[in-house]
Amino acid sequence: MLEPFKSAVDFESGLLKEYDNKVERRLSNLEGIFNDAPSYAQLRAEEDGMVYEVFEKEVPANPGQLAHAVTVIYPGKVGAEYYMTKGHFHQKEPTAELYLGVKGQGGIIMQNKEGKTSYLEMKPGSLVYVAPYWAHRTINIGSEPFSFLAIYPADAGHDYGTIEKIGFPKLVVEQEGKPTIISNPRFKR
Ligand code: M6P
Ligand code: ZN
Repeated sequence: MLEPFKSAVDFESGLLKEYDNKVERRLSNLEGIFNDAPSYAQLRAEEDGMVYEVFEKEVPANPGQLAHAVTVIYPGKVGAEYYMTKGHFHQKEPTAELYLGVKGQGGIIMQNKEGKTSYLEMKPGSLVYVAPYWAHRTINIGSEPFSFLAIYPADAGHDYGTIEKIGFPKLVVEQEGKPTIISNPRFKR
């Protein structure tokens, strides 16, 4: 059985202090995720840059446990599309998730399997309730790193395969210097 423990989110740096694991996602880990394939190939050939990192506390993946992690998405774009996470449904679909904006400017795009989409912007202090059954992807729409805290049932699991297959119905791209939501021409219902 786990004993109570604590860590700390540093609101100055946007980082999780005393994390246990770090997951790195570079451009090469995000093949097929961005819409503009030629821009992706060119950028990746120049340098396999870091797109985001997830700093996790270690918690057993058992019912009743709460996984928690701080994700930092670096500023950048592939073509016009902002740097973003892979995005996922939960394997255990009736599980929700809470996101708290810590530093920087972001957005979260969500979809459910009935074809509904939701886009919400996040800044420090924003609290987003990702409802059960909704896939979620976060995006850095600013010019500094965007970091947020996520808390979710530790046994929820990540279903990446569905997103790899169908994508999200909307893309967040920069148009005239501003984040703009457009339809994803590659979305497969
Ligand atoms: C948040 C949580 C994690 C997730 C991470 C990165 O911290 O939702 O579960 O792993 O974001 O997102 P993804 O797994 O979609 O790359
Ligand atoms: Zn999740």
